[in-house]
Amino acid sequence: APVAAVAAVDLGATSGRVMLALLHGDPGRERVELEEVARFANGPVEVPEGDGAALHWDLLHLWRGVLDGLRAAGVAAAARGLDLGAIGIDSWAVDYGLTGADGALLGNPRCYRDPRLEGVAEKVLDTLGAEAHYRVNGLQTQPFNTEFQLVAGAQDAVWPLATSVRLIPDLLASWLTGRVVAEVTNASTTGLVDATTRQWSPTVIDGLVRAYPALGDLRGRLADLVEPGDVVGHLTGRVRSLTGLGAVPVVAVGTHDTASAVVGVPAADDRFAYVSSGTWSLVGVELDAPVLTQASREANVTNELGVDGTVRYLKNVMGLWVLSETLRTWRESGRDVSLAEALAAAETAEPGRTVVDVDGPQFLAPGDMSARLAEAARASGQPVPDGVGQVVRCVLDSLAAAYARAVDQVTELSGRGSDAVTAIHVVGGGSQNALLCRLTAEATGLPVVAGPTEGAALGNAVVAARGVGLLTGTLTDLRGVVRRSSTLVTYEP
Ligand code: LRH
Repeated sequence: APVAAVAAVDLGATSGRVMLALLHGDPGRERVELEEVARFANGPVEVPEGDGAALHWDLLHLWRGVLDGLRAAGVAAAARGLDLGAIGIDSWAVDYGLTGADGALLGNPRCYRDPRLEGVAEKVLDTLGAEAHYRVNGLQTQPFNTEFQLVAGAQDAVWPLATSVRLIPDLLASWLTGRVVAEVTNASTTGLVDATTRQWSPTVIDGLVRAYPALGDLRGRLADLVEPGDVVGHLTGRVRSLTGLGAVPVVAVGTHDTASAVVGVPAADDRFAYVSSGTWSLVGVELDAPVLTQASREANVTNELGVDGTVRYLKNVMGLWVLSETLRTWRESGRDVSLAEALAAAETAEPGRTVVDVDGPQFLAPGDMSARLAEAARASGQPVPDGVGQVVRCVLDSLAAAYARAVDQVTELSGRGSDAVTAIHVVGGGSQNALLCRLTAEATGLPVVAGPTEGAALGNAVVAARGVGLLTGTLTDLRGVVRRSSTLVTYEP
């Protein structure tokens, strides 16, 4: 029988879920059993704005999903005679809500795929100096890094009214507990954190405000940083009555979903690369210190901060988004192809017929992916994929090729030597995609260990549990718990 329970809230760009994590076993032999108690859809919502359209997140829908899920987690724990020992929340990175002096939310958060971000990053980096900037924050250039969103948003009518900028998990945690913090793994995706000191960077923040005075007192709008494992606070009285729970502590986990997913890598030693495979594929290694060289910047490798003082040295690969958008646009045009059908067709399609750069900026915005793939094929003088099998195969072959490139780049740029990586761990929903795992093993020449599927939720749960003393030990010990909790499949190259 389980000896303790925690709730892990994991919000992705296409769905959110609340997991009850039941802790089993004697000290040193613990394992976690996950039970999904709630799942709800998520996705950007297009809203008319000026002559165009803006993409927003439906935050209240997510909030309702979190409250209902926490209530369900409490009920499921009680059925085992347990109280929830902790709550952890993680979500996709970079996006934020603004609140005003009275604490009220000022509008729906923007989605990182919002079209107004086009061209902003380049302007900002030209002004600040891309090289010096990277030497401090070590962050990849993506159009949606929080700092660029803030520069664009400083023109909005609500900005002068905003007194607090909160990334999504911090915002939800503040509503649950009444306490506002900024958890550092997610904060490291804002661009405003010094990757070496793990503190807000006065150099970056002051430089931005000098260049864009409309940002005003930006530092004053950011909460103090906390590390994963710190207790944010306890459920407020109102939330207790909304959820039927007691004064459960909310623990700052790796609130960036990718940080939690990397904790959820079931590796026994440090000789691994990982692919956190969901909407995005985050491909990288774990390091003790950031790599801030010019070569690293030019390769657009990021130094995002991890749990227990680690650095997630990785590349963003466009990921299964390209496939899910392909299926969505087909569905909307009356051609309903299930994921299983799509993968079966890709399985028998000609291998390597068309391999495109799926990281091209044209794949970022929602829309007709098969048209964009055709365009990329034509532009690179390759055959245009035709039919479900060829289109899906093109996506998967292209993803596997991008993974192999990224693994090579991060290993080389981290200076760890060519034998530093002996296996690739694929965690997240994409670990169930057997064809993609096999293609990845072939493209990298390395064994691929697939699983757990719920890597982020597991990584979230073990850090939350350790934060309140239900587990102890190092990151390697936590990964042992993950390993004992997972069914893994190995694909040999
Ligand atoms: C994956 C993820 C990724 C970020 C992106 C915005 O869900 O958090 O690590 O780059 O979303």
